[in-house]
Amino acid sequence: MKTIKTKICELFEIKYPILQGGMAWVATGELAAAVSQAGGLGIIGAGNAPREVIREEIHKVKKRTDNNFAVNIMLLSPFVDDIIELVIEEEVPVISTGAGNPGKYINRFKNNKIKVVPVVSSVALAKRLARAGADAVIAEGTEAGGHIGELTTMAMIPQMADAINIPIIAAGGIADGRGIAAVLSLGASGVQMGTRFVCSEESPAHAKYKEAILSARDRDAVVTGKSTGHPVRNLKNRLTRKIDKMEAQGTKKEEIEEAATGKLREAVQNGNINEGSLMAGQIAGMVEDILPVKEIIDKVVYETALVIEKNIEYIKEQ
Ligand code: TUI
Repeated sequence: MKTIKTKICELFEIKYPILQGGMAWVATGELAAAVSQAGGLGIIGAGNAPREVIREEIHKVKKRTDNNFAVNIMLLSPFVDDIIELVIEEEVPVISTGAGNPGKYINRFKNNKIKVVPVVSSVALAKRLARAGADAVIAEGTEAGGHIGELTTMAMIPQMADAINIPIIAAGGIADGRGIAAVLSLGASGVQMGTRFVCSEESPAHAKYKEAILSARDRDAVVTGKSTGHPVRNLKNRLTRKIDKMEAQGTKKEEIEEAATGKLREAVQNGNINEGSLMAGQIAGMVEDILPVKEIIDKVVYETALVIEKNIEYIKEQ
């Protein structure tokens, strides 16, 4: 059986160097447990949820698997301090962070034997966090869904690999073995996939959300919110057109942010694909089936091994 192994397999004590994005509302205990059980690193997305809601998700994972898992702490959340206390109390083995600089929290995690893996979108922040003691970084390119930076995965990974000595996990624009082989070639030691796992059987996203990704084409995942300083990539729909219009008219930042508030939940839980926020990455156009998590992981691992052996035709024949 063909497989792949990198230094992050040892770091996180996982079988395959594959992480599942800590997507708010989607990355529940069920999804994270399925990914960890299949040999990857499942990540619970704390999003803006309060402590006790996330405690339940952690317990779901612990009940379903003995394998390592992580919690993603979204640094814009009003509950950041509570979630930090929670992950320490629950002895969560790994945390990732998003949407901000976690520098001031790193020592606290390390003192509690928690591995820290910040999501970054620039070399400068990666260098700072490597110096501050991060165990690895997730370098997320602008191809990703949700809140994003400016650099592409393709341009960022090799520049970061030249600048830091801790492992880099690539995210943004990766959904199959070709993408994994590509970023390993660029200097990454693993990948994080989000959109691909939204379209898994274990993902709690509404069936209509999943269908919207399955029907998406290459240019459908567009960016809104550039003018507010919080650019977000979503599938084009009535909401993105409304926000585009507000931005073109110079509407106040607060009003634009208000128009987006609660819209991710509206799409994920209620299946409102017109007025909801359908966060998804640029590879949405490539996701064509809903599969069990284990099949996704086994498939991309096998593809990666074959691509690395230069047997690219295998994938084309599928
Ligand atoms: O965090 C994400 N993706 C997200 S968070 C989210 S919830 C949200 N919704 C609407 C607006 C804002 C947030 C939806 N998707 N990905 C990880 C990520 N982190 N991408 C980029 C960054 C990032 C940005 C700035 C990391 C650090 C950073 O630092 C700024 C600084 O202080 O230096």
